[in-house]
Amino acid sequence: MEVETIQLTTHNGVGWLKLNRPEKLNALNETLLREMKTAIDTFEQDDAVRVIVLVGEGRAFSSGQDLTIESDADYGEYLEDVYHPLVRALFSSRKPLIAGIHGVVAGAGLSLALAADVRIVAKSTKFSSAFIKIGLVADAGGPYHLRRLMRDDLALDWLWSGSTIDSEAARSFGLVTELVEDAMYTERLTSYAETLAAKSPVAVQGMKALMRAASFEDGLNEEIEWQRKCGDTDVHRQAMQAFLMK
Ligand code: LHQ
Repeated sequence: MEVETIQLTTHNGVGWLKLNRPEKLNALNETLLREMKTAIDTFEQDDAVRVIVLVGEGRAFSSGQDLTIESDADYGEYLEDVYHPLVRALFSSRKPLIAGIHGVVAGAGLSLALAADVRIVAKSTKFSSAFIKIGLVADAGGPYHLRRLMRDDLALDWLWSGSTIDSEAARSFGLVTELVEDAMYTERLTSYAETLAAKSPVAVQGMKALMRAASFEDGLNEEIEWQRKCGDTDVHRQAMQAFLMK
């Protein structure tokens, strides 16, 4: 796939999607958002990719929407046409989605990071809710994910303030899966992703699907199917055999 604003690589079962506009702190323009959507679809279809990682090139994950967008644009239409296809693709991805976050993450960049299943975060990262500072609501699915991850009152308080918080505060909010010393960040992110990619893809994807079950009864029904599929994998059979041979 020809790309201009992102970089795509696949290694050891991990599909890396790197936002690549470092001179603008990976501000999200239309090209980048559309390229990301196509890349997620491509990774989703590619059996060599078992885990997807989103990261940013340069000194930030992302500074959010590129603010050189025309200010008289219809933002509603822009969201519907450009952001929502991507946000839906992230949300409905069957594969584990990891956000590797460093530097700064702001606005809609934060929303994309919150759509991931887990967030591995470098200690010096700053989280900026940004939107209110320019008189906008949080968008790109951000409010949905904040509500899923943290207390409503704290989320609103943060969004209303527009403040920038450090990684410890973000962790206390529930937005950080693992906080890593800056010097260890890339190594840890890689080992986290590659370790997950080496596990049974059926069990890994099943676990994610079951965490999304709409109700208790749906969960029970879905686990029947998933455990049946898992029970029929070589990885499971070999592990059982190894246990019994001990
Ligand atoms: C940027 C950006 C940027 C363009 C840094 N755009 N160039 C909104 C509208 C419409 C529809 C959809 O949804 C949205 C939702 C949103 O995302 S709203 C929130 C948008 N983001 C922001 O308001 C954050 C704006 N950026 C900043 O506040 C700062 O750049 C931060 C705090 C992220 C980093 O500050 P510094 O470390 O001091 O870096 P810097 O400001 O010097 O930025 C470096 C360069 O990147 C600079 O360009 P230049 O050519 O002067 O070197 C900035 O202009 C550019 N840049 N963010 N969002």
